[in-house]
Amino acid sequence: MARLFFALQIPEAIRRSIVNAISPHLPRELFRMTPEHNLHLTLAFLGEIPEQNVPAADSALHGLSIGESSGSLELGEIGAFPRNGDPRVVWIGVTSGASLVEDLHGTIVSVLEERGLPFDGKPFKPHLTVGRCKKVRRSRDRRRSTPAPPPGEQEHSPGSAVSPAAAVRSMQKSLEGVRWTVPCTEVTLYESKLTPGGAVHTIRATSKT
Ligand code: 2AM
Repeated sequence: MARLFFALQIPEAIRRSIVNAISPHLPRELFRMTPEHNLHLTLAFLGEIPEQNVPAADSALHGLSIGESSGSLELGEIGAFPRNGDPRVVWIGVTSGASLVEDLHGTIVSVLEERGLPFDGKPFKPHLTVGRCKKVRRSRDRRRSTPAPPPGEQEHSPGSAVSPAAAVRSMQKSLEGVRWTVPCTEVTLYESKLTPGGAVHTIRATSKT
């Protein structure tokens, strides 16, 4: 099986700039930062597919005709999933050019459907994941004596002075108005390997739009 997804690559200099901007604001006791080499903007997630279908995914990439969706995007504005409640994923949004990636997503989905390749059909929300909230284990004693916190103010690591929700709000404020321009001129097919140290994404092939 191979775990595959289509994404926009983020140029190295932009990835470095994003990491430099985000890093001071993402408390490590609360969040795992996305490693710099893994930063990308997902266009369609195929998930685990049998090896015999991998050539069809490669050929879907090369069958894309997406010249109209070429241009550049502006990334910015910190957000979190879920939008209300305890944040699990922290991301940078698309502040300009979202229609380009939405069109690209639509084109890729059509090609995948034509070729009978399954993909994650959840509504597409363009974003670039920069961090994930660490799971916090409550001790049994605390669980018994402490009432559940309100949504968005979940319990946090004992070593942290802030909750994940408060950390996200603070990041939103600190990085307000910060923008990154990225080219939207090619689509990349990534393979993702899940390792004990986290996911490692490698480039399988890239297609010019
Ligand atoms: P995320 O970073 O926002 O979680 C590889 O896992 C990439 O595919 C990630 O960018 C991930 O998005 C994205 N993706 C989209 N749908 C997914 C799914 N159902 N399971 C895992 N990853 C998914």
